[in-house]
Amino acid sequence: MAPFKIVMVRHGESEWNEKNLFCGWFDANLSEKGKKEAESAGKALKDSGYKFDVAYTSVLTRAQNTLQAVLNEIGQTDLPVVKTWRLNERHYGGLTGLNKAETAAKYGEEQVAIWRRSFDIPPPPMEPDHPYYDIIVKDPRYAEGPPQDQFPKFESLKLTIERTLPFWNETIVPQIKSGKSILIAAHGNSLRGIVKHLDQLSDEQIMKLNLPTGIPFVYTLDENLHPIKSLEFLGDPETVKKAVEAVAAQGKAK
Ligand code: DG2
Repeated sequence: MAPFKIVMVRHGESEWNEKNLFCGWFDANLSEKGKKEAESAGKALKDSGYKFDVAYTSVLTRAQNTLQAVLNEIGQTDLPVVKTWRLNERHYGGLTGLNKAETAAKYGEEQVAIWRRSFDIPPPPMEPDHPYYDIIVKDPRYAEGPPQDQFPKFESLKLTIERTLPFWNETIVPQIKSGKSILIAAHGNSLRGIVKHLDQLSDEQIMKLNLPTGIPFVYTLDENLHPIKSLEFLGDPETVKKAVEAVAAQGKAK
């Protein structure tokens, strides 16, 4: 049945991406631009003739609404959708809600680059007196997991991968291997984790990867799920390049 194709998309711009705030597990909505990006992602998939058997997304609204906009465009609003916290954005800990450029001005761009892109150095923890602690920890959507005693206070990319990969291996991989056509709508860092795994990128290589909002990308995989083609964006290369650069630049002091 190989080669297999799997499509992934980072959600459209969120209201917190627009304000350049560290978002993580805060449940920001899509911005107006993000809603349009999600529709464009659906149009790009429609134009390329994609149809899916199942979709996976996080428990966060920005990813779910992006998925729904895509499914509207491709005429598959009845597609089975599986939602899991394991595809959530990385938990940005104590940085949640802070402005990325202001944080760079205060702590230096180098420190912000470490917090955003280092593989295993986590951000500072989200303590119980953090303004968004209760709203996240007590959110009923987490009744299904993670267990309260393992509820993250922060996540590095390494920790994010450690909770995303079991879902990838146990749930998504068997579906790919059975020939199902799969779409994942998730987040910058949960998807960077999957990309690192598929392309076997080193801890240094993954630091340089930034994923744009709302532009689907395709992996073509052989029977062992090794990439034949990696990270093929369904978008004009210049637009993709600019969008990627814009994400990288979010950590610069203004
Ligand atoms: C962004 C990623 O997550 O931020 O949490 O601020 O994909 O859910 O918008 P997303 C956030 P960076 O790691 O790119 O700073």
